[in-house]
Amino acid sequence: MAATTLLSTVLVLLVTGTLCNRDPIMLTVANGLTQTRHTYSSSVAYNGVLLGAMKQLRMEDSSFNFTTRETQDYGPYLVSVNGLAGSDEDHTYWQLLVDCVNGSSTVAQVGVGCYIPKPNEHIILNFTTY
Ligand code: B12
Repeated sequence: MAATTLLSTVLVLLVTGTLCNRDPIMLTVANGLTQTRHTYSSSVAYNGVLLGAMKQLRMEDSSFNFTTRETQDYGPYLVSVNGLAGSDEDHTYWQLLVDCVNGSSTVAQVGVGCYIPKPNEHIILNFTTY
């Protein structure tokens, strides 16, 4: 009887532990115009989107914040990070990059509301011009 109770307790802990697990990711906020950067650690839910990892980081670290603007076709557009906003007038924006193992980076083909980071992936929010 005691063994059964112990076994079910262990099973419950294992299942809830697995279900609640978040995967670690790294998030760098870079300013390609001034060459400054700061790297944060965050986490993403299983198959969760980057926006979730950014919201998680914002909850855990008050030095990180961002704003988005909802669009009809592509979901949230990343407008500002840590108080710095892109501007149509200056032709600046926050570019979403994914760091590759060989030191190069690729431009994500979807926005923050659709991109699904892989565990331990390094994402770069890069302020730049277009
Ligand atoms: C021009 C353009 C841009 C310009 C927009 C600025 C400007 N004032 O022109 C810039 C260079 C800033 C840009 C950025 C990005 N873009 Co763009 N962009 C386009 C493009 C070539 C044309 C859009 C357009 O002018 N439509 C015509 C106007 C009249 O319609 P509109 O609805 O007003 O257009 C606005 C939106 O499209 C918005 N916008 C542009 N890109 C994106 C991306 C996302 C995720 C969102 C939410 C909104 C958005 O800006 C436009 C101007 O205000 C489209 C491809 C296409 N041929 O449609 C890709 C496209 C919309 N972009 C795309 C992507 C992925 C991005 C980026 C995420 C790239 C990156 N990795 O950084 C970033 C956005 C990052 C962020 N901050 O959230 C994808 C979206 C796919 C998806 N399902 O998410 C598209 C479809 C290209 C593709 N890869 O297939 N983009």
